[in-house]
Amino acid sequence: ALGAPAPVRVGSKEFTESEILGAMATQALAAGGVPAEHRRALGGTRILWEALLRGDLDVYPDYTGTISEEILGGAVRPDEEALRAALAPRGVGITRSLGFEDTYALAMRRDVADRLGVRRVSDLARLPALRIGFTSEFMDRKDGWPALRARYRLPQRDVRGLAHDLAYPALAAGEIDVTDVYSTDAEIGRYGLAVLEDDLHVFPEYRAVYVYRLDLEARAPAALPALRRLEGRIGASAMIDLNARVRIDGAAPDAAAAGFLRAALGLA
Ligand code: PBE
Repeated sequence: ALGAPAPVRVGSKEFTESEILGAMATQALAAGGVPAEHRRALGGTRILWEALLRGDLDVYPDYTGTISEEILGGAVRPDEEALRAALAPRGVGITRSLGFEDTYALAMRRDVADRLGVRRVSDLARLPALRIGFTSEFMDRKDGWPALRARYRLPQRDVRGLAHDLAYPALAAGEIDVTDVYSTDAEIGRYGLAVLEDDLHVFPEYRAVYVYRLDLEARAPAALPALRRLEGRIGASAMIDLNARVRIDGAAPDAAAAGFLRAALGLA
C-alpha cells in the first residue's frame, strides 16, 4: 500500500478496566512508533474474540481464566504456556501477564452479610430469598452463575441481569443483596463491600494479558516489543487505582492510561 501503514487496531470490552488497558496498549504502540487506533468498549468477550479471529482487530486485553473457560470451553488449563500452545494454531498469541489478576467474586453490603452471617459463597445455600443481580455475561458464562449454582447447590430464584456499573448503586440502595464483582473494581473499597470467599474454588485464575493476531509480527514488527513493555508492570493495587481514577474521580480512560505510562514507564 502507498503512504502510511494501516494502524494497528486495538479493541476493548465494555467495562472500565478493559477500556483503560485498551488505551494503554494504543498509547504504548504509538510511543513505540507504531500507529494504532483504539476501538473501545465493543461488547463482551465473544464479540472481541470473534473480531480478532476475523481480522477486524489485532489486539485486545483479556484474562487467562476467560480464555480458558469462555473461549476454549474449559478444555485447556488457564496457564500461560498451555494457552499459548492452544491458541497458536488459530493464529493467536498472548503476552505474559501484565502483572495482576482480576477475578470474579460475589459481594454483598457488609452490614447485610454480617447480619446474615455470610462470609463464604457456601453460606448462601441456606438463604433462598436473597435477591441477586448479575452482569449479563456472568449469567451465561460457563465459569459464571451456572458453575456457581451447580457447585454450591444455590437455591436462589430471584436472579436478574444488569449492567456492571449499575450493580454497585443497586447494592448500596438495597435493591439487590448479592452481585458479581471484579476483584480490581475500585467500588469494592469505596462501598466497603464484603467479598465472599470462593471456598470451593470454582473460579480459575484470571491474569490479565494482551491477546493478539500472530500475523501482527510481520505487519508491524515493532508492535509486540511495544506491548511487551507492559508485561509484569501493572500490579493489582495500581490497576485498582487506575479503575478508581475513572470510576470514582471521573477521569477519561485515555487520561488514566497516559498518567500511568508516564509515571510508571516514562512513556510520553
Ligand atoms: N472480568 C473478571 C474478566 C473475568 C473476571 C470480568 C474482568 C473478563 O472476562 O472480562
